[in-house]
Amino acid sequence: MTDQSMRGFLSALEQAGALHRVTRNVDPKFELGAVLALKDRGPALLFENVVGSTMPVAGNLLVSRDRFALAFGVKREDLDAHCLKSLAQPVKPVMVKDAPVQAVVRDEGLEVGKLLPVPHWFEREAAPYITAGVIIAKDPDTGKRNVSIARLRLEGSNRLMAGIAKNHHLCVLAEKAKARGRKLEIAVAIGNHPAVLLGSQLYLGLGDDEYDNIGGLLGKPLRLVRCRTVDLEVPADAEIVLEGELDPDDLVPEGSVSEFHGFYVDYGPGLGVAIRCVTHREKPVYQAVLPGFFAEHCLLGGLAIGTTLCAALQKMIPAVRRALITDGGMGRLHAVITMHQPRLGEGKRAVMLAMGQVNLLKLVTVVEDDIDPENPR
Ligand SMILES: Cc1cc2nc3c(=O)[nH]c(=O)nc-3n(C[C@H](O)[C@H](O)[C@H](O)COP(=O)(O)O)c2cc1C
Ligand SMILES: [Mn+2]
Repeated sequence: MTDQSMRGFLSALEQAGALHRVTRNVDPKFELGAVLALKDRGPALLFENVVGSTMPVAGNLLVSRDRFALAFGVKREDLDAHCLKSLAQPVKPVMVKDAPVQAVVRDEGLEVGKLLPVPHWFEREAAPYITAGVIIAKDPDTGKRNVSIARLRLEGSNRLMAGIAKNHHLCVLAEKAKARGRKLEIAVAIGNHPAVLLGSQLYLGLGDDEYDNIGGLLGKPLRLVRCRTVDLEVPADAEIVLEGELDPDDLVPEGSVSEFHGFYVDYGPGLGVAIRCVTHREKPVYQAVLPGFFAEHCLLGGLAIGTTLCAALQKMIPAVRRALITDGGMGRLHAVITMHQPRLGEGKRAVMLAMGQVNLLKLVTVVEDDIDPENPR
């Protein structure tokens, strides 16, 4: 197990020979994304010289199940069980006072695009997107916390646009704020330990605090610190935090955006965000997840969906052993469920339950547990 920081994980990757440092100049406009795409499933990449910025960019960190196993200090074959344990045995976070992520505080003349080397990914996208920003918000009705990722597009100066799917908790919180005629305070943590990224992807109930399951993944409490300008708590060991508010009445047209299936989608307008304060570590490292049909984007979702799906199925059908969301199904659409000596009809029940549990699923295959679900052949 590495510590709770992304840089700790980068060191572990380097020791394992799984990190490559790119020293030549790389342009965050199209070039950086192109290199990540060409080297998809290769070593993690640390771009040390990004054109127009002094901040390095890390990418392709979590492109395989081995990388997650390394991050959690478990054997690859124990990864699924470890992830399931994070649901069964959540661990509450702890508050700390001195946080590396607040070493530097900036709250004047903020220009997010000047501060951070945000890549412009694809030519039909209008502007650069922050893709590994873990967004923290609280339910305006209950005060319960939510932790999830949504794309954030640079809109100039301190403004961003958030693209949030209608069924996601963060969208529900934004709608609750709108009903009260209020804005929604948010914090965006960038440069996170794999546990934070994976935990943000778990399919939980509204009101369930993803930080508890992140603690479950870490096997210890996640260290949190209070934000400077909003009533929220963020991972103390993150690289960068943006604090601000999301305005549910500020509709910003989006246009094309690349999705996990590798196509452009136009979802209509997103929501405007104003950033009021940026805090970061000394010498912060920016994290970017290449969005689209690429290993990291697919696996982050796929591993989390498989975990929640397996837990839900096992409650109903004890014969279920594993639920794997496949690469071919883009980490979203196809599941393989393995079962040990299922009773008559239980295979069909597993399919129906899986379809009901995960709205994205389109194809479910059920096999006996002497079949390796990770082997497509
Ligand atoms: C790299 C990456 C990018 C993502 N981008 C978005 C996005 O732009 N919009 C969105 O609604 N969800 C996005 N997601 C998926 C959500 O973070 C995920 O479904 C999460 O579980 C939603 O949590 P919530 O319901 O608690 O808000 C992304 C996931 C990953 C791994
Ligand atoms: Mn949630």
